[in-house]
Amino acid sequence: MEEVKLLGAWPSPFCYRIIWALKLKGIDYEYVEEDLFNKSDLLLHYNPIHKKIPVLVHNGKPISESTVILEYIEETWPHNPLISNDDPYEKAKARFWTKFIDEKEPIFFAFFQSVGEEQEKATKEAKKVLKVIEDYGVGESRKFLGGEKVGMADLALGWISGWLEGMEEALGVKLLEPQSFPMLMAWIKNFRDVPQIRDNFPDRDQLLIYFKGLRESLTLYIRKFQFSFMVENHLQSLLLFLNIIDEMWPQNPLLLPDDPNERAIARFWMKYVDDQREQFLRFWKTTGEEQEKATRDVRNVLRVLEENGLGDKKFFGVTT
Ligand SMILES: N[C@@H](CCC(=O)N[C@@H](CS)C(=O)NCC(=O)O)C(=O)O
Repeated sequence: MEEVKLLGAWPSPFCYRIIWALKLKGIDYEYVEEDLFNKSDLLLHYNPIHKKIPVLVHNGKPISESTVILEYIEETWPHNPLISNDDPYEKAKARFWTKFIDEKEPIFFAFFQSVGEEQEKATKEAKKVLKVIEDYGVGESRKFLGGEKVGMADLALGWISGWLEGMEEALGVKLLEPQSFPMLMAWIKNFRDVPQIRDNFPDRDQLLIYFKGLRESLTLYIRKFQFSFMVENHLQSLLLFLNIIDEMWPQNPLLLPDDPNERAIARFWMKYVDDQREQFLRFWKTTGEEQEKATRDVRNVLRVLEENGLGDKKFFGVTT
């Protein structure tokens, strides 16, 4: 009997990505609600690096990072595919959009967290991102990002179908104007009509209360902190290319191991290194106090790589 456990927290859109994927595949699982202000030993044990939900535990093995978990689910239970066919190019496109959406989320957090000029800037940036998805992602001929069926990239984007509205209402600022984003509006309707999505969606009023409360507590700190964010002009990344190379030329898989759990671990570390680029750039670009801080952050990253990533192993891509 398989054991599938999901550590989550109800308002988390990252967590819903996993819930939807499991529901679409019809996988039974046990859901464990985490209190993120008082994290359980289980969460700290299973995700010692980020200490974040969601974490999927499959037969005792933990997998973290929602996009890595989605790939794991797809490989472990290939029926009702989330990446719709065997065409490496279609797969690459699905991964491209999943990554694009994932990378742009900080912009929407900045939108939610900032005030005044910062917020105006964040609103513009967030609209630009939505416009890219409107123009290039959800075309007229496609019901979903992945084609006719809801797929991995759609699950990644799912948060705009409810959470974004909660943020907008809590702030009193609208991003998704129907006249400017007709395709995205149609996409939201299509997405919400999928039974597994519709039946597993947080309550609208609860979300609104949650975002209003969050905004109130944030405003206490808002003036103290500067929230900065960066929009990357180039859309390609090393991780995406590595995945494509492995998909196109599967012989002698140089990058990803065969075992789904080991693949998830390898993808986790690839993503971790990719995500930390910013820290190294700061270390390189800054001076004085800022550089001291960047130095500490970089040391922490190196320590995580040393202790959690390598340990006694020779390379990151192997288990022993
Ligand atoms: N990149 C992560 C993000 C997960 C994430 O940010 N989770 C939040 C909840 S929405 C969390 O656990 N926060 C706890 C914390 O930051 O301490 C993913 O895709 O899984």
